[in-house]
Amino acid sequence: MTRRSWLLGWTCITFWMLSCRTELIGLQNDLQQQPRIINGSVARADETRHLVSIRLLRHDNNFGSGHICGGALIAPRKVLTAAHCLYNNQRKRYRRASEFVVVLGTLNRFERRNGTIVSQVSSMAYMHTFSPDSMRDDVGILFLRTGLLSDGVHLTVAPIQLAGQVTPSGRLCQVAGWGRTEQSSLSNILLTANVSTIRLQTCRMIYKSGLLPGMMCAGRLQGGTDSCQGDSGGPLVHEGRLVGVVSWGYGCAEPGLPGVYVDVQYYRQWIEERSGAPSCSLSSSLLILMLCFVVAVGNP
Ligand code: 4AZ
Repeated sequence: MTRRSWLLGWTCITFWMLSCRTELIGLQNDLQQQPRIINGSVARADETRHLVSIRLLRHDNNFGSGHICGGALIAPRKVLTAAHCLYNNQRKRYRRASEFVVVLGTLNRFERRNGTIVSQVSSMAYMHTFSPDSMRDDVGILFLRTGLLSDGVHLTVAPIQLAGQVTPSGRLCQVAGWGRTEQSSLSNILLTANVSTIRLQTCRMIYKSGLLPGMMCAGRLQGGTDSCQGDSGGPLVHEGRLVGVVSWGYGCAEPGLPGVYVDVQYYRQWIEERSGAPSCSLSSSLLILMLCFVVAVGNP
């Protein structure tokens, strides 16, 4: 064979491999774009205007890659989420407010469009009784530096109201998030799924002593549809009101193992009482007290 035909042969093989690869990537993208949270569908902007993406600033250099949890805007600058989203399990301590960035008003995790709000966190609150082992009191709040204007008029961002009453069992709710899907570790597009509230008695039989006061179950007992990792902190909504916060579960979408949610109604008072005012820590209170003492002694 001549040198020229070798060259031609290799060119053909390289070209074939390249086109084949493009096709494979195309197929992969098609699969990724199929609607699923775990068996959900692509969310509509008008039904998820309260959804926020909570991210770690240092992992979000590629806008969207720092996503760790969902959350719900409940006032112009107040985001309700799970306490475990604010907790660094490896270091066994809460993260600082400055470690987070919160993104509002985009369905695509990687897209920063007109109307997308990207905010730092000025302060945070969590139930001090939260336990990462039992997931007791898994409630947290982030106060945004840049939220909605107080008149609240925005095309793609709006707060959601907390449920005013206990939601009975068997009610159809929506859970949404960028969390794990059947095929990928996180979703690029915001997905939503229909799940039903489950009787407390049934949920207790399933999770036994793991189900603590302030927890509720929602899902489908036959399995197949659920929230999952990365959806944590995100909202469970019934008739336009926030009834739950994604907290935990055994696996995702397994038959007989529904998702466990924070019961918003149970924590309503605590949630409503928190305001963005910086809380005075014990050390700063002591410092102020000492200063007062020094001034008082210096000016008898
Ligand atoms: C998690 O690890 C998680 N299927 C969230 C939700 C559920 C399970 C686990 C519910 O963040």
